[in-house]
Amino acid sequence: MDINKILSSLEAKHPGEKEYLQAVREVLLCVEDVYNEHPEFEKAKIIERMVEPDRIITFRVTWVDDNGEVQTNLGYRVQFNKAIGPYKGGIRFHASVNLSILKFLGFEQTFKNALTTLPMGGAKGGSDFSPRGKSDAEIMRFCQAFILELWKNLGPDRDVPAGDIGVGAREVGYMYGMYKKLVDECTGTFTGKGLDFGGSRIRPEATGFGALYFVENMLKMQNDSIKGKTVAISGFGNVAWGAALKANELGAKVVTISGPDGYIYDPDGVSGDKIQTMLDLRASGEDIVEPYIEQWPNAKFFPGKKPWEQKVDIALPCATQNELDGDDAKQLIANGVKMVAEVSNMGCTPEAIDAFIESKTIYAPGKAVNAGGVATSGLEMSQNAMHLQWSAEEVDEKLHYIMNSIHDQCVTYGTEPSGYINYMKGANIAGFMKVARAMMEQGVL
Ligand code: 2IT
Repeated sequence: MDINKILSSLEAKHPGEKEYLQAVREVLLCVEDVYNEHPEFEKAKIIERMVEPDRIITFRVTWVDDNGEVQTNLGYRVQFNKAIGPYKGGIRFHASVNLSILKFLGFEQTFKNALTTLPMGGAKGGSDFSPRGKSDAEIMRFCQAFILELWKNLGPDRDVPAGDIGVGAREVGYMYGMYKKLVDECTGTFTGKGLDFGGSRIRPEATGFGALYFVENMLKMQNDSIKGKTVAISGFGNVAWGAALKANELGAKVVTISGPDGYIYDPDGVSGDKIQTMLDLRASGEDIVEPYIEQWPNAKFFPGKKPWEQKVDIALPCATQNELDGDDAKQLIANGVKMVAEVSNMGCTPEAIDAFIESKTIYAPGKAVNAGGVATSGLEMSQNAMHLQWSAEEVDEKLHYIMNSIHDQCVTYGTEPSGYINYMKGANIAGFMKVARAMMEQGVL
């Protein structure tokens, strides 16, 4: 395989899609050696087929705001790969959403879902609609208009969306409600639904909980434990919340959270009622963390800054792609960080990852660390198919098992002769091999 040739042809075909090209480059660099050991993959043009989505659906979403004004947004669903199972992946509502971002997310999702051990293909969708400052009625009308276009491409064994940035239980509820009205069937085609109508217990916490189970495994490999460790978290959404909750429960001390306006450093730890403060800040719809210090005056707000300048044992990016860059990585390394686990999708830039790996800092990528979210979505699909609801203990036990298994796969494929575990390589090779085998066995499609 000539990676540079494949990448330059992709660049020519999809100019300017920088996040998508970044995600593809990372995977190809990691799988190059194993790919070359399998001439049958090259003959079947597995890479060329895998890097292009099966299909992209784009549509216009028109809705009426509270002032009676007509608004138009763009809507997308990137159905990336269904070699392993139905298309599965979240929906993102954020002003920054574009095709490059959704293609990178759909591509990543394909390998992540492969790692979960569950039969799910990869997809992602969303809109450039910004929920910031919108009323509940506006959110509902937007969600309904979005589904009015997308519903015909969805189904429990076809494509099952869920939440992502800007899409939580409220938005999933409105979208699923409209979907059900249109198809007149109660096949739980969305995950992340409310508990009273087919949702799974632990799904809201699952991404953060799963990430911490993964981090526990990473520490265990170093004969270490999470007890007493200081943790920097970025973001203050659903994922950051779940991660903070579990980190506290396991005996770590979370010292930061962040928003688009800057970050909070809380020397006493973001714990107890402060975790509820995070949810309240999120629910306010303002997308800022500064008001935290009004309630907890011991904490400090750093406007326009990122939490990576603080000295901590563990860094957990939980906000969005490329939120931790090369300079941030150097700062963390200089401050003696022990471990960096991406909870956001592609949270670290390639320069940051290079810095971690060069300095043998333990780093794990989002597609392994945050897979507990979609894995629990897979468990929600199982419960829906069986028309029953499992207890929290049952779901948590399965989530634990899945995260351990993802960690094992990373160790198997990512341990270098020196003993250093390259989790990025491990996750990419393990995910790639499963998708590649599934594609090979099902013929040229
Ligand atoms: O990035 C992700 O894995 C998600 N946003 C969750 C996707 C899902 O289908 O639960």
